[in-house]
Amino acid sequence: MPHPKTVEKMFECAGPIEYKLLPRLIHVTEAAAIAAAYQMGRGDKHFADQVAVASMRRMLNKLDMQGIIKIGEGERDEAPMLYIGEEVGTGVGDLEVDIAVDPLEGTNLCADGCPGSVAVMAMAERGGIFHGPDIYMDKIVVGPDVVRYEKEHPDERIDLDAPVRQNLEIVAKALGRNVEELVVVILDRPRHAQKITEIREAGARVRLVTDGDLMPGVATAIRGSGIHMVMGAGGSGEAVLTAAAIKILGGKILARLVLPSVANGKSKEKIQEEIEEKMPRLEKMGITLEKLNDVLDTERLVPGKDVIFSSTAVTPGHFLRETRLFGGGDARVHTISMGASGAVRFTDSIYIKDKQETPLYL
Ligand code: VTB
Ligand code: MG
Ligand code: MG
Repeated sequence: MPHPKTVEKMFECAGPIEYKLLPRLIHVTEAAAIAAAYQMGRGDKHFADQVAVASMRRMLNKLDMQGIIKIGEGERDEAPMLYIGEEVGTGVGDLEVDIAVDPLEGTNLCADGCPGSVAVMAMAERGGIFHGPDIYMDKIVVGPDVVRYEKEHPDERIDLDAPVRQNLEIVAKALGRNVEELVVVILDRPRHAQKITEIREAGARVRLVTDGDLMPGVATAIRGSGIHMVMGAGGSGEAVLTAAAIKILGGKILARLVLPSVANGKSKEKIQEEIEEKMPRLEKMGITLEKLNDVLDTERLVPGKDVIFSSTAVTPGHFLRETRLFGGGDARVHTISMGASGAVRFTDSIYIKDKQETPLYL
């Protein structure tokens, strides 16, 4: 028998961050997406990013919380706003919040007017989001069916170091499919050439994306999205944001920090340069060269309990409609937002000032 008070129960079990900030978080990603949408297709990815960052920051600073950016636009010296460690919010109230942001994920996609760019953000209680550097993470992302399958078959688990074929076979079994019926999303980069070949040789189908492997990661936890797995090395911030959504949706991510120079096969000198440049900062975060190789699972990336996530599409998404601009600043935006209670919302928000000028339509 379904519980007749499902919504009431969920309302009760939402933590203070979900209860107080999730409705606001939707506005934060919506505002950033609208700002970016005005720059869509103009060919200037830096400016598109800049307006999204500024808008997201203004919105965040209106929220009653003591927020800290845990993973964001980069280090303080290179990112003037929403850098790792920046404090945001009014400081009013007792909500201490860790934040992961990517105000415009897929800047190239937005600048080129191509599908896949979003404004995205996650929050959790203090200590609830991985505090890490802005480098790469190699990763595997799968949905809740795989987690259930692993529980039923404890010796068959997704493993970041296992052969690609082995992981694909587990995902296929978990989904009741053949490997040939799987779709794996991976960034189209020379660093993934070997992996792409291995996925294809195992028989699975590959969907290459020029940018933006965050939302495909979320899509692995949504049946009907047509995406079953995400693999490959991308931004560490993007991986943490994926982890926040995937944790709420019951899926799983395995990740490992990797220096871009290593992932992209640069020369020994270049690698050494990057080690010298970045390791002191990483060590301050408790990440030594050996620890760099640790496998980070969903819990390590997002240990928080009161986790919330919101993502608004700028250009058409894998399962979201693009931001549409009407006359005079009016806009319509499509967002997926969710909280640890299990409340997931797809919101189609319409902001119109002059109802006679811009009547509502379905
Ligand atoms: C990754 C990916 C992102 O940038 O961070 C990628 O997760 C960075 O990789 O979705 P490169 O340095 O090879 O471009 C995105 O594609 C866009 O932020
Ligand atoms: Mg960004
Ligand atoms: Mg990004």
